[in-house]
Amino acid sequence: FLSNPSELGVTLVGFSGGQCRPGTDAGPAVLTQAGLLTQLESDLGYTLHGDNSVRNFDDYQPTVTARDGMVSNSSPKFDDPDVRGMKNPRSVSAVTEQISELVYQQARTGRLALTLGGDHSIAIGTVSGVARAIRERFPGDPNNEIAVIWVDAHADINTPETSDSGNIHGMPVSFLTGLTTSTDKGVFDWIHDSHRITTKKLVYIGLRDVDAGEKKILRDNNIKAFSMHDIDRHGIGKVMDQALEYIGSDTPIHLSFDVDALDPMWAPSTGTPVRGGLTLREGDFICEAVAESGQCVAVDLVEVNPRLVEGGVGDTVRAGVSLVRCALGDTLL
Ligand code: NNH
Ligand code: MN
Ligand code: MN
Ligand code: MN
Repeated sequence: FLSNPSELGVTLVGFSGGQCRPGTDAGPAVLTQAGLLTQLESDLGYTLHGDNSVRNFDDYQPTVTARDGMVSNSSPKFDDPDVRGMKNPRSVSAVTEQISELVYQQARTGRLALTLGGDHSIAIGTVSGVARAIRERFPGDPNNEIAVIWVDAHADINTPETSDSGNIHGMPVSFLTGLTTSTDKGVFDWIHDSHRITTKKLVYIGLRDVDAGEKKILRDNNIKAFSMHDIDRHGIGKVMDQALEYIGSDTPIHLSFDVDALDPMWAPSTGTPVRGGLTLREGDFICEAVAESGQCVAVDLVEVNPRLVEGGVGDTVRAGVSLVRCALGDTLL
């Protein structure tokens, strides 16, 4: 599905406005400082494209209601009152619209699109950009709708109405699947059908903290999900076989990996750690299996927050570097 399998379109998204804890905006910086991008070039042989400096999207002004004055959200530079209970709705909308375009520009040339976040709200941008690019590259092909493998402790499929927190990083999948639509000006009204994905090709892995409203959405829409329980029962090898078989070998895959899918033992520096998660090897295995499928067109790694842990971000960064290397085809032998 890639015309240039060794060409990587990189987007570094420093952004924290999809949730309330400052620090995820520094995720891409700590990952790149650890040498991730140079390793992808020198060890894995990729040619890197895109603006390889981290863009601070927390400073990105929404066009709609930019005004002076402080408000109590994580983007205090402008006034961005709640809409349908969503926090920072205009800034998250404006940032994800921009990311969607940047990632689209990478993916449309047939490059593998790698995005380092940033909180998980940025996937509204990455997945929509890739979905649009793949539709455009394979017009009329029944398999031009991408599959998404969402690896996460959380389902991130709240609608604004089911969300308890109002944090948009808990909602990206509902926007991407069209379960949530919006016609409010400047609040995700940029999302059109060409950006959307089907719930039929969505697969979750690693779930263990799913809100009641989300469980109902997963059930009502018959969405494929492998929880930690399924991984305990069948092992990660069988789960990946089933996940890839469900998607089918003729469909391009976007892997969106929230580092909080890993157990906090391996990735403590993240905003909402949940115990009982994946080991680092299980996380790496998921990435290896996706890479091995030959179907991978895009990879996100999100929710690394260097500000949160006393002992430092080292463990989480090492885990993040390992996951991305595996997803991009690194092998043990
Ligand atoms: N489900 C909760 C919410 O919607 C938590 C989401 N937090 C995440 N998601 N870290 O990956 O607010
Ligand atoms: Mn997430
Ligand atoms: Mn999560
Ligand atoms: Mn909750």
